Amino acid sequence: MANKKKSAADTNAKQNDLSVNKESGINEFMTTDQGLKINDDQNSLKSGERGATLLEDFILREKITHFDHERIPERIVHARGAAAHGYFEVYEPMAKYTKAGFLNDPKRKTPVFVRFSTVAGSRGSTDLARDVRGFSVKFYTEEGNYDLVGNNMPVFFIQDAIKFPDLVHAVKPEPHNEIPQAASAHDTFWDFISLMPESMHMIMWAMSDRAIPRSYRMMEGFGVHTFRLINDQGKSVFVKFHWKPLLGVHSVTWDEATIISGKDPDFHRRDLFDAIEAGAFPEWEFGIQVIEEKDEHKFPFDLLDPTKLIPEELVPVQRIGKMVLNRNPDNYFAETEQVAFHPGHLVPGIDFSNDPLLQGRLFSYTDTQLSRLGSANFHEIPINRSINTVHNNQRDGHMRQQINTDRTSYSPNSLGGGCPFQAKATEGGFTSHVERIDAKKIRVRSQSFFDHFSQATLFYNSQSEAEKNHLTDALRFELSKVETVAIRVRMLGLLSQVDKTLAKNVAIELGLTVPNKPEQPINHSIPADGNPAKFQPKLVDQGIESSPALSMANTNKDSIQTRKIAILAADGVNGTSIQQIKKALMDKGAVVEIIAPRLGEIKNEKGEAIKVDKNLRTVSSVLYDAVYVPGGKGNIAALMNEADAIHFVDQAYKHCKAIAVDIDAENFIAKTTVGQLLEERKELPGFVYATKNKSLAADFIKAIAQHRFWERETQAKIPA
Ligand code: HDE
Repeated sequence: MANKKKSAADTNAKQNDLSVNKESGINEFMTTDQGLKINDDQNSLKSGERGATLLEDFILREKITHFDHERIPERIVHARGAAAHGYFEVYEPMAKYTKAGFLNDPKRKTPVFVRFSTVAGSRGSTDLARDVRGFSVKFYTEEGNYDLVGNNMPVFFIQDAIKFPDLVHAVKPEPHNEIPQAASAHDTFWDFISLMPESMHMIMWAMSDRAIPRSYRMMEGFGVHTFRLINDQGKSVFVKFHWKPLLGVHSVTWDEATIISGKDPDFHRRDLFDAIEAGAFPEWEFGIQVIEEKDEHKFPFDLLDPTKLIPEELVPVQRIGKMVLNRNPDNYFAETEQVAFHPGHLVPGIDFSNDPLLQGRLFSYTDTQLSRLGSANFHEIPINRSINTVHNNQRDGHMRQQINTDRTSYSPNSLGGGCPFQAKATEGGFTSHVERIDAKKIRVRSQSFFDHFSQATLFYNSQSEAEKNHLTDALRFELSKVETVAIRVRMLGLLSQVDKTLAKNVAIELGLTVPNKPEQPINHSIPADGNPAKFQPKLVDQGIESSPALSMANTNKDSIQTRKIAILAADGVNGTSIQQIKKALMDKGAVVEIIAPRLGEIKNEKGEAIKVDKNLRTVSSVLYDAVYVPGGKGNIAALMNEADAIHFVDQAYKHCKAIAVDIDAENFIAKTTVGQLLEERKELPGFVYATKNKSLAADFIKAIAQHRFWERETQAKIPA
């Protein structure tokens, strides 16, 4: 009873851990939604044993009605996601730049809820689509909720919010047949892109391996737009936000991605969940690039243009804090599905810039929650509540939870003593940054936004050879799926303005030649009364030829933490060989699984039992980062007859993964295509063979940390 008397304020105060709304049912009677204990949940109420069901069965009707209404509309974009709880800590007070409380007190652990997502696919689509990933962070700060709703790529396809519905309509499955799901490789997407030169920088990112991450835990995050930080003197600086994963930035190959989509479409979701369950908490450092107001115009691009990044070599990223994800949601729907992010959820010390894409987003996110979550009270859903108590004169509406006990719900009032009060800035009241605006009301794109190619070229030039090859292959794949030849030709025209060789290499596989005179400007993308002369792209020297920070080849490769290693084994396996490697890998934080042709147990050479983690039939090399083949006569004889085991090793090799083989596994390796190549070349990159006097553990660990041996793709290719 005491519980029932809890005031709304108490309820609000406890909401961060969501505990007031938790229910487990363990050791409890089953009840109806009205709390009535249920006696029979197996049979509906009937007129006689074999008679018709009675309308009066309110228990049946309640259950079915609730079921009928279980789904809510999925997000228009970013429908498929996975999320986790955690915390954020700042390293040093950032008072020089911002008065935001959570960026000033190193002792404060600010709770966060982070949702990663793909953009184009439906809620049930594969995690491994070629796509941008959403990276949304809700900080439950003591000053109110702050949402940083970013992506894993630092730029965007379009410069103005008014083009967003067009972009999304183009990339979504085509309207006549709802094909293809979660894929950009189709005519409508490339039709739109081929008419939107401003998208070319983002296209370079989206066709790069950044669009097929190895894990959500191994992605960078970006706020994309330029924002402002404001200090307690009211001084503003411009800022770009970054998340840097401590495990480095890694990806899979496209061939692998397509196979994972079948073998385990929940690959990223599972990876995040499993890592957190295992206590391997994902971590990111929070970075800022700060630009003084006086320097707003000193760059060769406009800070307000969301198709541009600020190269880290021009403005270094200062790492100012760390985020750790340490708790999985209890319930997917309640938390991951119902969380409502909004770039307009701000706290004092942070403010917007006039980026026209950001400005449009500020309208969209509340609007979309109204149709998705169905009520203006979506902030009362536990995952969306602020840890601050909420006091205002907003009242009523669908599904209102709060029971306001005041007589007044208006301001000013005297009957309620003038409450709730407004807060002065010194008391934490939010004030918008004072910005001078003296301008004509005008519907126009700034001329400072018209360099559509220089940064696309900068990105391309900054990639390693392997990354360039992957990007080229991605464009070949996507454009080969486009049926309308004119679209392919237009795309070649645009690509040739990024890099001539890139365009040529793509053209070869399309059976086309690069047009001499790319269509420019493209008439469909200018206003009806626009003067084409004003829409000519302008190339501006970026002052930098290449930016090493843009290449994943330069990411950290010093750890095998949480990497998944497969050990292929069967009866008669050399137990010592397994034990030694397993221990060495697990000591470094890797996850090791023993894979055998059956579940249960296998026996080692001495007849001792070894527990099997996965049945060979249910897994595939694409679900692992590396593979080890232990010795043992019986083991090798058995594996030699296992086509799946042979394919496992060949495929791991094809996808450029580290492979280690025990000294007496020779006969098995000879059966693989890798073995044949090895015989020719004697040595293969990332392939570690044990020798009589040397354990291979150290070399294997070093090889896994390298992530992939891309040189195999050009120098030592095999079919698999
Ligand atoms: Fe979003 N975006 N967006 N977006 N966005 C949504 O809001 C929108 C953009 C991003 O995990 C929607 O709650 C417009 C850029 C993420 O719940 C919607 C424009 C960036 C998520 C919406 C953009 C993003 C969304 C759909 C152009 C990177 C998932 C459901 C002006 C900085 C949030 C929802 C989550 C979700 C609108 C462009 C990131 C429709 C109008 C740029 C990570 O409101």
